[in-house]
Amino acid sequence: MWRNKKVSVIFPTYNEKDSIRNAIEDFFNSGYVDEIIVVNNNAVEGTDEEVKKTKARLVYERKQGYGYAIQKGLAEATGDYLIISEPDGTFEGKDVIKLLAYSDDFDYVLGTRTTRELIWKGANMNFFLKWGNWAVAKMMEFLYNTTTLTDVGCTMRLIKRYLYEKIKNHFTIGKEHFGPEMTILVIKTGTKFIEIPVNYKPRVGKSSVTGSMRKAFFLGLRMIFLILRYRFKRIKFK
Ligand SMILES: Nc1nc2c(ncn2[C@@H]2O[C@H](COP(=O)(O)OP(=O)(O)OP(=O)(O)O)[C@@H](O)[C@H]2O)c(=O)[nH]1
Ligand SMILES: [Mg+2]
Repeated sequence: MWRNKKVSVIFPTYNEKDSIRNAIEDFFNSGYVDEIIVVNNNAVEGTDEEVKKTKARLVYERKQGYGYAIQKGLAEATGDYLIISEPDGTFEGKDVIKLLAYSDDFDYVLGTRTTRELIWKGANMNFFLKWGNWAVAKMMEFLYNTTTLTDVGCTMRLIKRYLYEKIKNHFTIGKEHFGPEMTILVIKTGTKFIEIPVNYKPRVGKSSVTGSMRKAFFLGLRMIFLILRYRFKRIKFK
């Protein structure tokens, strides 16, 4: 609970069998999380068994993709504060508190993984990934004239329920570039938001996205096209 309101965490999972149980416990241990929704997105065998050892709620999304999985989790969550993260050991449960603290002033709080001091040794954030994320984020900051942005690929973020309800019918991306689409939709509503530094640790197990430089490069390109495409698009929110 935070300010007497319910806090939900959404964990999409694909290949996190060996870290998911710890991640769930770590996030509950923050002391503020009331519910954790795990979205099994055709995850590796044995994932469900690990989740069932915890208090997290398990739901399924068959459509393959990071975006589909997160959208399913958001739709299933019942909290007033919706926090998205990953159960691969890269994010820290205690950083939930940072997101919540800033949510007193902002309805959307985005994490950034490019703060030098918070990138742990061995984390998947090399020179290319760090400055690539930074450059695309800066492009977005400039084109949309927003608050300071230094990362386009951070899953960890908080959105308040009313704002999620406002933008949810406009989600179109089911794959890995869903993150920036969500942020752009928030920007288009005119809501003020903020980006804050979070810890970024080495992943447990193999990454399926930015572990490959080639994949990361093409993902970056798709993000750039998305940012350009949305720039002059008019969106009517209910
Ligand atoms: N790659 C991939 N990830 C998925 C899928 N569905 C859900 N996910 C989840 O999306 C999150 C991101 O995937 P990761 O493999 O951790 O990607 P990464 O290389 O760490 O990339 P970032 O964390 O975005 O830097 C994880 O929590 C996955 O479990 C899917 O279809 N493909
Ligand atoms: Mg990850």
